[in-house]
Amino acid sequence: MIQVFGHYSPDTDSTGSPIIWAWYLNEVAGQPAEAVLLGEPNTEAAFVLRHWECPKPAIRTEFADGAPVVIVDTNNPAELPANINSLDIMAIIDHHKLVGGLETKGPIDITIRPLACTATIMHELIGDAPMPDWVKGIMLSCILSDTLEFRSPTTTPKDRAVAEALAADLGVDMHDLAAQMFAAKSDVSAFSAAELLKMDAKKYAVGGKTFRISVL
Ligand SMILES: [Mn+2]
Repeated sequence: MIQVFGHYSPDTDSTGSPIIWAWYLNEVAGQPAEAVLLGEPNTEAAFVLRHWECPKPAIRTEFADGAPVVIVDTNNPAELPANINSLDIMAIIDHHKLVGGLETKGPIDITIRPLACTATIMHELIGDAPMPDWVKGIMLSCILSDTLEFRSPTTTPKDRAVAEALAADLGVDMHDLAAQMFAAKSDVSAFSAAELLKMDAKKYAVGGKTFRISVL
């Protein structure tokens, strides 16, 4: 069983892309695979799973040496399990700069493209294989998240075109979906009052992005 995962502190792309790729490996490539998360998904990613009625993948942080894995949405060993180079890395699919430090047992498939989102790359890799609506929905959510609804300067015409095609296909209002996702992201109700007070006027990192939260 191939385990597919993204980075620690999973945001929407690092939650959704392992799910998309595990679906692809299982249903199209015929390779048994399981999406796993290296931690609790952030509040936006949790919303996306509920919205598309997708079960939350198992959370796992320990992996046996030699376990076959596919890494998505990062190529940075600092964002991955400590024994990552003892695992059998079979493929990497990512849209971040090449950091270096990963070592593989043999020649592998590496796809790093200068797009705004891992899910956009997966859309290209999957090609014409028919995807169920929930996979399309998760893909769309990943793109809206990583592009900040196309406001991020990392957004490419390809990301936008894929998102627009998926939204049209699903009959989804992208702006409405993005608004619900971003509302979920800023939902601090998961934190206790004491935790919020500690965060007061401090930088707080969520899903790799840094926020400044102040509590009145
Ligand atoms: Mn990403």
